[in-house]
Amino acid sequence: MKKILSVLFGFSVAVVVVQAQEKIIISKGNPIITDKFTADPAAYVYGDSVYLYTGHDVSPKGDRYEMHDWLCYSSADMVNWKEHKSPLNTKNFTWAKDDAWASQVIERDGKFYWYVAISHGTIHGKSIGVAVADNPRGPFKDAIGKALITNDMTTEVKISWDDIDPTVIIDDDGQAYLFWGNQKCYYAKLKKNMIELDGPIQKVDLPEFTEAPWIHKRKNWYYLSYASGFPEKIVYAMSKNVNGPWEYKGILNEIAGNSNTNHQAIIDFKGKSYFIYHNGAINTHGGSFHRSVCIDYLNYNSDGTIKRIVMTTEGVKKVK
Ligand code: FUB
Repeated sequence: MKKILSVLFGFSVAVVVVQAQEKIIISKGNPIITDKFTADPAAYVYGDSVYLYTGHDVSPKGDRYEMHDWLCYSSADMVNWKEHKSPLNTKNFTWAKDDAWASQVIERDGKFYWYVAISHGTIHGKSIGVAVADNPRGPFKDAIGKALITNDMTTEVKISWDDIDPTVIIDDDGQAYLFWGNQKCYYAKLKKNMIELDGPIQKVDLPEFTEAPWIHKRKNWYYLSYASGFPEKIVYAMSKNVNGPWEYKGILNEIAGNSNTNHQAIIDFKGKSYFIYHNGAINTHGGSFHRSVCIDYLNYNSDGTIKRIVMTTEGVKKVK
């Protein structure tokens, strides 16, 4: 049908069809999305908009992680959101089994790279894959046809889920780094093509590291925030160098309502800083396996440290 319409009326019809796949969401506070359970937010600012990528909890009873695809939303003002057609599914990785766990998207040279945690089909344990697209809404496709990181590449901790929760940064000199982990935080350089490691896997020593690292840079400081303990709080460390040493700075966000996990993303957008996370407080049936993405403000002190996040039900206001 789409093809016939495109032939008859040209490109503009395809645009209408694409738009028809978008759903408009006007957020009324936290959680920002209420028709689906969304988890593990990652956000990326591109052009005039912020793109929000989330996991998608679908466990019928809410008693375990069941996640098969990732979701994509965009907003130009942090209140009015568009839900785009899901641009990535675990089935897009033919070598993988299932489990669309935490992820992050970053752009380089006009291509968008989506790093995901996913269960490997033949190598025991979780792994990290990469998908690529020409625009932030996708569709994304497997960028390498195999995992970038597998459980057998990291032997520091004897669990099968230590290779999860990728976060990525491109430093000012163009060098990209991938951080990830559970119980141990790992990192490695990425080649300019963003789909190969460029050196050995290294470890970051962080107190009480559970999972969910998020790396970001502001002014001359690097920030490594992460989930600590269980149930999880989000804490953070700072450094003047992406390779450390990292100085632990304490709690950033307390245990989130009704959820063991809290998974954060941190961005600057149109002059304000935001802390994007999930809790289990959605009405109804919210919980640790029925999570929902929330957004609150993040504020820095003049010395670069971050003020404690205040989780609210009101959420954030429209920004121009
Ligand atoms: O959503 C599955 C896992 O729960 C994520 O990978 C972790 O960060 C935690 O949020």
